[in-house]
Amino acid sequence: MQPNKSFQSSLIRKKQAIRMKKDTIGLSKGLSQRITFLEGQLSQAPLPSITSKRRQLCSIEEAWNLPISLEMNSRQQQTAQMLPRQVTKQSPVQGPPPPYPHSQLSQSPIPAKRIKEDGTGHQEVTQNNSQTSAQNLINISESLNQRNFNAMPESNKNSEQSVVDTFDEISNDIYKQNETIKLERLSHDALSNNEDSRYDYIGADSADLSTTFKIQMDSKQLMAAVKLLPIDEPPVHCTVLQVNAPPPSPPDCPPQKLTQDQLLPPTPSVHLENKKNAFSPQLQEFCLKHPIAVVRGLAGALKLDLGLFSTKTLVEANPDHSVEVRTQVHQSPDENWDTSQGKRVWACISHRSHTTIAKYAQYQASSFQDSLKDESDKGFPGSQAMSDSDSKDSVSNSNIVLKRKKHKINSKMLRFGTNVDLSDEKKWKPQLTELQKLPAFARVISAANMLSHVGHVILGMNTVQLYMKVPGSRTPGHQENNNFCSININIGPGDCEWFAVPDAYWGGVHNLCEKNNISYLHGSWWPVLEDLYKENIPVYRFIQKPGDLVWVNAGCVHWVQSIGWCNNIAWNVGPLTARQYSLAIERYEWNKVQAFKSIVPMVHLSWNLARNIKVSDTKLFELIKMCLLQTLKNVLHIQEYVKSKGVEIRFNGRGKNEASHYCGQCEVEVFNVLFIKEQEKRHVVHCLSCALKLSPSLQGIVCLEEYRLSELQRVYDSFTLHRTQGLAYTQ
Ligand SMILES: O=C(O)CCC(=O)C(=O)O
Ligand SMILES: [Fe+2]
Ligand SMILES: [Zn+2]
Repeated sequence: MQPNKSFQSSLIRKKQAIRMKKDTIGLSKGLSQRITFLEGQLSQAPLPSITSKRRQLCSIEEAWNLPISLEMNSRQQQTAQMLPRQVTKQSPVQGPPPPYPHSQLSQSPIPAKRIKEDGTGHQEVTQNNSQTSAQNLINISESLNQRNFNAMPESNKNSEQSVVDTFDEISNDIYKQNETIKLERLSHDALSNNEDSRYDYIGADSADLSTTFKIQMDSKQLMAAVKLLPIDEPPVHCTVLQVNAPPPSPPDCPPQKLTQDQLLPPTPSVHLENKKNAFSPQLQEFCLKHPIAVVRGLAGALKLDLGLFSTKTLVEANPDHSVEVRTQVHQSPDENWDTSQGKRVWACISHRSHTTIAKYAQYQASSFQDSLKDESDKGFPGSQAMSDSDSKDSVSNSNIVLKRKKHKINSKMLRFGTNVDLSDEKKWKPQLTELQKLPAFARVISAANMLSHVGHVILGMNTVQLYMKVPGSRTPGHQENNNFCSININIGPGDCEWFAVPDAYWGGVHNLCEKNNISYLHGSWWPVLEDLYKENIPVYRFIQKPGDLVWVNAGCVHWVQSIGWCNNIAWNVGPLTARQYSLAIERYEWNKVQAFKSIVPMVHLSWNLARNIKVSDTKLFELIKMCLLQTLKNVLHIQEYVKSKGVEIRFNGRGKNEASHYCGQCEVEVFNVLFIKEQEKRHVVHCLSCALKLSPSLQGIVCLEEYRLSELQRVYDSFTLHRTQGLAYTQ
């Protein structure tokens, strides 16, 4: 357990707190059983086969507007029945968010980290969303038709074509360059018959060798090139960024000096009049091109029944459902004081406990009544309704500290009900069904949402979370897990106030946290606005009224407080854009540097994306292909190394919708080659690096393989840039 687990950590971990019940294992029960079985009988055991047929895929543009198939999530079934399919097109606009300079995709370093887990276990995720399957893709493809393309504005067709042209030029250039590289000595034909050839190059400059890895290689060339890599040292460092990319680091803020007005930019907002507005492609484009946007009147335009998320309805539906509570000092609206020091600070202290929806409802209601009676100076309003506090403080001894402070300065305390998990489709059916009225880009589940391709639940990210608030409830500053986008709807009746900094400035916010001795990722902080302005960091500030949707774009730093009594619902989405993918991958790498767990298993996700979608955006294609290249290279290299140690690799396969695996030691995602060690009667997944620390010879470690090499090769080779002329796809 981390003694000083912060609110932010828990907030983002939220999602995990419940889903990672399992302990430190990282292995599902099913997998443990299979390992036991394998250990005893492997030699005779028939191996499961994962043969899959080639499938017909739809393009991203098509996918945007389609519900995910039935296999993917049963909820989607209802969507498909209820909603007409919209003919829209993904916005190609992903440029700099005006008016601030925005680092270009390829240059923008960084993401930040993510929470360290409480030392408790590893993913054991309820797998409601099923992994996409060949059949569901066929469903999607079958539901497409040429009318989609015909309905597209001429300008869109043209821009699509220009992307293809550009790729032609680029790829020709790359192939020309390849001719000058040392590919001759790596050619498959030259090497595949010569097992010993690897040794010819062991002494070669590894930087030279690494330049030979290009996304234009096919899997055979890749395998041949891997055989040239040295295996005297274990291949423990794998990046999914560019070959030889340096580890990411927080970026400098854009240098352009901002005026007073630019430091307080107007928030991009749009008012929806009707359903047609809500489903227009322009709305999605608008959201995608700004760091943050508020979509006003969304609930009204779509006739969403927000009453389904009112405290009254929630209590009637599931009174005993768990609510995490954060006890916080009530602060004046935009300030954060350490009253004991008499100054404004960044640290945002809170004490964590748990209660139920019914009890929080009682507190929320009595807090409201208290305010009517103007009894606001009584300390903990309604606190008698909130009894079952636990001892998991966000800051060591914060409970005591808070009590002492309260006594000394008579601070008012409040309780914020956070991270209420609404993932259970049986418990929350009417609520989840209602959200299917949203346009595809904002839906919890959609074929065009990367998080729907993870294939398993990530609580609070690809499922809905609820927040229950009294005035002053604060969600401290953060970026979303792996820089995914976030959707938040205020249910009301009160308002919320939002603060946000464009993602290009996150390095500046990071540095200010460090300056204030608070960890950007682990810590819990509420920025002092003057400090931001002094550093030339702009801040959006706006009110979210009931029925307003807030779109938080990838990487946008934000913090939120309630002004009145209200509930909010929120989840994450991942638009299939190069910008989203790039920011997610960069954060994934930064998380590794910071030894932070990436809640989104980006490698597992990337292989699923390659299986499930056709990509026509050159940049996105190259980024995903690079991830496949780097991970396939790493898998092959690890396998060569393991075999050289005389360790057998056993094929284990994967259970349907099995969650991705994380190292039980260092929490890095472990893809395809799992090193299993029995620890305290549990089978714990390790990465190669941690396995070697436990056992340098790998003795006592079982090495399991999740996918056949032929399957990975097939996926890698079939993942090509999709040319969209006429959206011609075969049935
Ligand atoms: O409503 C809240 O307080 C949580 C806001 C937030 O961080 C989000 O929706 O991403
Ligand atoms: Fe957030
Ligand atoms: Zn590890």
